[in-house]
Amino acid sequence: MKGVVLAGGRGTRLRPMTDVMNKHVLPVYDEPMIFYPVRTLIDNGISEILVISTPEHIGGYIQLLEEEFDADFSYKVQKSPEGIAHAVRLAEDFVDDRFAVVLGDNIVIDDLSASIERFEASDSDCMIFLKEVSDPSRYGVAEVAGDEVVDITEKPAEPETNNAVIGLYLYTDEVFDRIPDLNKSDRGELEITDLNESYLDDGRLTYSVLDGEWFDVGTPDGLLKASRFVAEDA
Ligand code: TTP
Repeated sequence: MKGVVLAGGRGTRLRPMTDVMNKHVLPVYDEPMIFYPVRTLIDNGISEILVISTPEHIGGYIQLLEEEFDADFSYKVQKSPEGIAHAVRLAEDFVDDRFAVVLGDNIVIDDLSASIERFEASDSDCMIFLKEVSDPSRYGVAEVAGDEVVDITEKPAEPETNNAVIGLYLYTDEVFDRIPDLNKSDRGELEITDLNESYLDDGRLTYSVLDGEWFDVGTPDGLLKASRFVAEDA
């Protein structure tokens, strides 16, 4: 299985740092943020990795990652931040079959091998990962019944569940037939939630519950929490 790390975007919630640098070089304790999603893939046996970032910042990632990791990296530019699903589409030439997508600002520390095996053996076209959180209204949340996801709601005011949909997704290459059918949201982006909902509507979505650690480090609070965790764990 190949992997894709998305490291574009605007990073508005981490301004003013992101006015002059890309979010994914900001430190989580003593390492740049992007090392974590890359490590999530490598630690789970995925060593062919496509990194997608902005025209201004992609060069820095080549330097950083080639020096740090012994993996087979490819790079692609997303010319403008038109959404996570828009960025996934840029992986079309890189992907051959099933692949993983991890958001560059998500830290996932877990053994994913059982979930990956389950996805590879299944006839589902998309697997999302859920993590129980105390503040679900900040995230997309999924309602499940047995083995099935029955609903996904983006940032619900009154969440039905505590299951946040985290920034890690497994797809088949069929995803490239779906993305062109998405419409841009009110904020002008092709939304990953709309993409995943299309699988839900078609009965092609499966899920896995994350046992390990998860941090969304796209905000100052998330960054601080993750940095503390890493520092204490070191
Ligand atoms: P978001 O946190 O949804 O967006 P953002 O990074 O622009 O930040 P903010 O909301 O604070 O303005 O993005 C989640 C991840 O997806 C992040 O690691 C960057 C990546 N991403 C892309 O690669 N391309 C995109 O067009 C967008 C919107 C995000």
